[in-house]
Amino acid sequence: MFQRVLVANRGEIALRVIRACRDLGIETAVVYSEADRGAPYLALADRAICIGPPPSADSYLNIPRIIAAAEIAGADAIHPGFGFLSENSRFAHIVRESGFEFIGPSEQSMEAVGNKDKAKAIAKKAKVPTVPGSDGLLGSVEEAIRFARQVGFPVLIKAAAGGGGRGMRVARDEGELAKGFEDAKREAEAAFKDGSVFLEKYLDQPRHVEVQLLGDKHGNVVHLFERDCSLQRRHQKLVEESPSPHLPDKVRREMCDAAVRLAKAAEYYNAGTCEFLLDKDNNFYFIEVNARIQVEHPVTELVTGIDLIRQQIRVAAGEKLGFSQRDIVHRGSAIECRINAEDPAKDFRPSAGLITKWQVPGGPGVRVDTHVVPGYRVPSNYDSMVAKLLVFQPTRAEAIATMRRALREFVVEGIQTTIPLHQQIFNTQAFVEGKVDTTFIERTFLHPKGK
Ligand code: MV4
Repeated sequence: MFQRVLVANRGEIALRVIRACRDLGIETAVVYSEADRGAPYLALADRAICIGPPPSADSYLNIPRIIAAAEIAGADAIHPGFGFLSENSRFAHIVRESGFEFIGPSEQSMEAVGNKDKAKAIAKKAKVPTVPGSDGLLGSVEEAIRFARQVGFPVLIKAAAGGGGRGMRVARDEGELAKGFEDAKREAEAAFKDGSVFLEKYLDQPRHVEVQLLGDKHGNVVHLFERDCSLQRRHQKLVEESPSPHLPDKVRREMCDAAVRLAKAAEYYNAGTCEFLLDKDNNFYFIEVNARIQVEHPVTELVTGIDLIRQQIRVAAGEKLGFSQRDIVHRGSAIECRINAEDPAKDFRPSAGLITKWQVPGGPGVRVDTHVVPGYRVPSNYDSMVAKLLVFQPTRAEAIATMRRALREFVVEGIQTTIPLHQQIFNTQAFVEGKVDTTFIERTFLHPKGK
């Protein structure tokens, strides 16, 4: 097992990794930027190392500085958390070439699944359903039009190197397709230095359901069931839950088995997620793999009882998974609300600054993952998430009641947060009935019909 881990991230996930290491008896060194100097969570690591000024490019995204910190700390492994360098296969490669273990997948599988077009090809080989489309990159507008005629409009142009909805264009007819093709290519070239695009049939109001995977370096892969992440705004998730409401058992089984087949075909190890879109008839289609631990991983920890960060560290150290698929039992209902320092009344404008009052909910069935304490100053340089509020109860109805109670207990002053929006969501009948899809937030709160 590792003796010392370098935590190459900040905030809530840095603290989550520090805690997992402490539980395992592993020492930690955590990096920080000047914007995070003096942050209380840093004191919970054995050591904190400043790696540069506030801009991410000069600190949390700066590979040489992070490698230098690992050397200074005498670490034997690096945990990248999520965001920042977590899905950068070149970083994983450099970490390993520098003599440290990267707590994540192999750089080969990161590269394979990091490209959506390649990931889709692996999915097809593993007999995992994919959205009908071009089955490869588009060479020209003419080719795009040919595929669009085959699958029928509307279609979606996607960037092969894309993520989080960037480089995507919907086209409802040939005119829109010609323009969308060029726009998507240009946007992808600018954002990812890779203008490759492919085409898919556009699914109407899909649900977003993802399967948590865990693999070791000995070829064992298990799934830890699904999370429904349909409640999003502009590709930022707001609420995640497990199980996915109204998902038939047969579909769940097939989707989870498909995710495991895909991971095995990609020789995937460590934690990962297989994302699917679900249409109204519960047909599922693979869309992409997230080759990292995700923000919403605690939802899965609550319903399975498995500590995913601890498992990441163990398999990275070469241990075999200590359980098989049939040992993993899904129990109860877990829901997560992302509490962001944003003002929902002002188009979700970031609301950085001093938190003057901070009272966190507790009691039965409540878990709060946060690095924030009263008097904490939210820096304006990074992601706006300040806490993850989770509930766990035997049934979804009880989980919703506990979430309403917890949201009521949560007091934050000095900054604006997404708490009031969550209170509205949990009082909306369609949500309570589990009638969720990826257009719910926009339809319900942002462009309500008749307004
Ligand atoms: C789609 C889609 C409809 N049809 N693909 C958005 C980001 C990326 N993860 C995939 N995305 C979508 N792909 C086809 N063929 C709709 C979306 C989509 C979406 C997906 C998941 C969660 C929220 C979303 C919001 C808008 C669009």
